[in-house]
Amino acid sequence: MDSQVLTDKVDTLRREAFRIGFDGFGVARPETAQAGERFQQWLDLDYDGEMAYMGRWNDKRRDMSKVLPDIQSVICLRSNYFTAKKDLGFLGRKQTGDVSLYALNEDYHHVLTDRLKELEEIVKRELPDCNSKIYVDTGPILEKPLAQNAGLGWIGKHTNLLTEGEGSWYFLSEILLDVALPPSKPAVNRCGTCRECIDICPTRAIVAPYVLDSRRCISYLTIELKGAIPVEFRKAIGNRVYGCDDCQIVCPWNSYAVATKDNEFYSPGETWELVDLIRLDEEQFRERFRRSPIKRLKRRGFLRNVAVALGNCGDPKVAPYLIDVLADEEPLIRAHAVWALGELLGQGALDEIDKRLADENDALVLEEVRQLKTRYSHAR
Ligand code: B12
Ligand code: SF4
Repeated sequence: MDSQVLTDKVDTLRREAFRIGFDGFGVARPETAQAGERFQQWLDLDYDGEMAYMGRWNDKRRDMSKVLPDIQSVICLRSNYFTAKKDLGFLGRKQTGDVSLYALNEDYHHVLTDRLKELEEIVKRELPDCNSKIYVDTGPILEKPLAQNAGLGWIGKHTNLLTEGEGSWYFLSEILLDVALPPSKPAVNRCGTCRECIDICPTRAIVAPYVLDSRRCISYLTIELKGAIPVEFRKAIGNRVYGCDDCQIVCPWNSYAVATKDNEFYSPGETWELVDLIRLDEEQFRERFRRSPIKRLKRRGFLRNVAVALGNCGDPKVAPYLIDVLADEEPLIRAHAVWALGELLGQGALDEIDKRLADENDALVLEEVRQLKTRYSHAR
């Protein structure tokens, strides 16, 4: 096809993408060599923590023809999930859990996969015989550098993609193609001398501009990490029970964000009282988070986070809820409840813990008890 025809095809696909519900569209060449180098350095520094899947597909991230043979273009798409103005006021509402803006309603993987499939059908109609692949988040590709090259925004110092006029509250997704479409103009970085995101991070996870150590990031600690949360970060987590938005909240460019029209991402008005969340049984958890990304965390991971948040709420009156949790069948939850009780009751927690956990034999829980006792130099 000649270049004018391809340019017209891109215009058609852009129009269709907006009709389907995407709010940003661009085309990138599948070149990720420089980003791939940085990615390798990031892995070498162990900044991926326990996300084993990051290293497993390393070769694909660096060479996209291993994902789609003879790949020529990547259609990059943006989907705004900005539903409500958010400030750091949530930190003062200590009895209420904070959930990242992106996770307040439908799981975006489902919502966007349906839209991508619809757009992919149109791509196949416009470009017969082409081969394609769709991705949203879970694929072995470097979504942010690709989107930057497609002109959708620049990678900020907090490492998220952001855009003048829209900020950073949006998801990325892609259609990979073996047809050479005319590429868009890459976005220009406008962070300048600002470093608000670096300075606000409660756990100092942005270890240098544009470099995030996942092992310190509250998003990783509360979503990706499957086991115990390292003690050194528990206080800093505060009342964040799923992900963290702080680096985006303080970004000056997010003051220009415009609310999304996507109903799927609006909160159905749920309350996030910690004392309610800590009492969710398996069935209630499954029912409440049936369509939410929180489901992926499973009850054990979510209640682990809620226990930490209760430990940080500063009100000893919530202790009975944590004492009840010492009888939970999940050791990860019991272990974090031990820590939380120590935070709320100090040495006073020990008698109750001794009584309730007299028959405890799980190593993780016993280690939490040992640490608490060491802290208060109290012999069993
Ligand atoms: C692994 C992962 C995480 C990890 C690691 C985050 C990270 N920064 O990489 C954790 C669990 C911590 C995480 C957290 C979040 N994530 Co996440 N995550 C991913 C995932 C699956 C891979 C990202 C990746 O490849 N990281 C590897 C490292 C090497 O990449 P990097 O930090 O981006 O580093 C690049 C640049 O910083 C740059 N760089 C490095 N040095 C330098 C120096 C200079 C001078 C320059 C200019 C550039 C530069 O080069 C590096 C390589 O490209 C992507 C989906 C995907 N497939 O891409 C979603 C994704 C990045 N996540 C997303 C979201 C929404 C989040 C959260 C906001 C969720 C939340 N509220 O809790 C937080 C944000 C935390 C943060 N500040 O990054 C969105 C981001 C959308 C956007 N607007 O950018 C994505 C794209 C998912 C999606 N499809 O929408 N995430
Ligand atoms: S807070 Fe400042 S440094 Fe961080 S991403 Fe936004 S503009 Fe860039």
